[in-house]
Amino acid sequence: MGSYNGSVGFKIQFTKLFINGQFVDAVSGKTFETRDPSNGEVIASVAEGDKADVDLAVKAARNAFDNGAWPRMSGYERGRIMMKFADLIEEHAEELATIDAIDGGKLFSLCKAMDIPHCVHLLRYYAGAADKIHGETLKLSGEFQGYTLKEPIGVIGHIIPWNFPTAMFFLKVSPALAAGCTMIVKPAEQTPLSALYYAHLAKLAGIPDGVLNVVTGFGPSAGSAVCSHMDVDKVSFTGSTEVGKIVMEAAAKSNLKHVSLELGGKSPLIIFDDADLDKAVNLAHNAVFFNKGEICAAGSRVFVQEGIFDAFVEKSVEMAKSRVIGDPFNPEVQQGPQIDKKQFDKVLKYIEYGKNEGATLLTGGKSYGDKGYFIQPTIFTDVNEHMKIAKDEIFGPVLCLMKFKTIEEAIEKANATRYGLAAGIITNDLNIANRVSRSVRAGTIWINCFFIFDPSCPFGGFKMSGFGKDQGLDAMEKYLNVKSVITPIYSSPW
Ligand code: TXE
Repeated sequence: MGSYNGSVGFKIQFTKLFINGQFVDAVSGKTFETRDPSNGEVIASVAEGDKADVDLAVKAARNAFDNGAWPRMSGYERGRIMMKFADLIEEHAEELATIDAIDGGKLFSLCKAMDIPHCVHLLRYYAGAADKIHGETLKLSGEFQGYTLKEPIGVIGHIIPWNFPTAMFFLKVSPALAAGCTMIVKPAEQTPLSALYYAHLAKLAGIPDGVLNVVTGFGPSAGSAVCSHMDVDKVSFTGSTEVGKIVMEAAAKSNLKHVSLELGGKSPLIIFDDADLDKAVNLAHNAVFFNKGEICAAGSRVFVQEGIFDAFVEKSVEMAKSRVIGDPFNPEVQQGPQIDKKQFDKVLKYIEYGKNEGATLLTGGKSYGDKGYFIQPTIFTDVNEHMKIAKDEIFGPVLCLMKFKTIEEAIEKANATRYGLAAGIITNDLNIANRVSRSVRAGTIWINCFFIFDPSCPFGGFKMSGFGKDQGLDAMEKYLNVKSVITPIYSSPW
């Protein structure tokens, strides 16, 4: 049991690893501290799993897959249990949002109104899909017929980041559960707490022991052990591009396990002269400052057409200056702290790069307050595509505003990135919207909106933003193998 007694007087209940349906200490007995980024205080000590614990979790998941009920029961039954799981989460929404707000610096009210309902929706969407998994019937050449079976891949390792601890957990776990897989989740070391709570609710819902295991711990030890394990059949990873490469390498060097990667981004938002200025400024503001900029799809490169550029800049700066920063539990607050010291330092370092490389800092550029990891909403202009602030994923509240003249120039600049996760277009001209959406190389294009996520709509990148989709039926396919079965139509030739 943890002992956090912060301003909300909330008690952390689950701090141990969840293996084979039980909360257990790490084999080594080690723990690590998870901290509240609003003030740097320790929230709880959490079991530090490493290779030995991953081995135990994989053994449990392997046994649940090879001998257990979950992959063998009907999709309908799996769906019913997943529905129960979703109901339990809804019942505990307040506590769960509190955990992510303390552990991840996320705005409590937004987490309760958006993240938790989204995860409930994800579970229900895939619960409904679990009994609709089917193959094809085939007439082969010669006197043979065939059919395909879609079978769960097996034991999955989900490695998830800290920016959306709840959404990331269910983006991975829901389709894998529906497919009939068993799994180990390795949450980020910065935000281990809600995953353990979800493990508890999964058990209450009736998910059999061994199907869903949670091993908290660090990337290079616990995460790496998952990626190298010979008995893990697939790794589904969300995190940095750098670690994505390590994950693939480990998969290749061990058992050639399947890999899907949802990595970083540097998404363009292209705003044309005909846009409604106030709406466009508001959309661009939220596209980069939402969740303190800690979102892979953030619209961190905003290209504005020359006719409205100056007015856009002025209004954007005004809006950024009025953004309310502070305590994630205060309903007036729009922006909480960055997740930890490492990310805080990274963002401030990029702000320095921007200044040194000749970009003009229009507002922000500094930390905020005297405790915690808060950073002022920051806007640069006079940014060119060669600057580090325009090329690298900063993952913080930093907006780069750039001017363009023609549609061709906008497309070229939008595509001048190694990433391809998402893009936005703001225009009332359908021809422009159609042309740009087909020309920008990114996995999701938002037209006159941004950050619209739905369980039915596949999300995942192109280029160095990775491959393999989360959400939609495409995501469930990631957890299924196709098997071909062939028989003679009349009598066997043998
Ligand atoms: O990510 P890591 P970090 C980007 C963002 C951010 C940067 C660094 O730009 O500033 O990454 O963040 C686990 N083998 N994104 O350092 O290290 C780790 O424990 C196996 C974008 O936190 O990639 C955690 O669970 N696993 C992103 C997860 O990988 C390893 C969200 C992500 O951590 C591992 C987060 C290893 N060797 C950061 N090393 C997005 N796409 O949304 C670490 N991990």
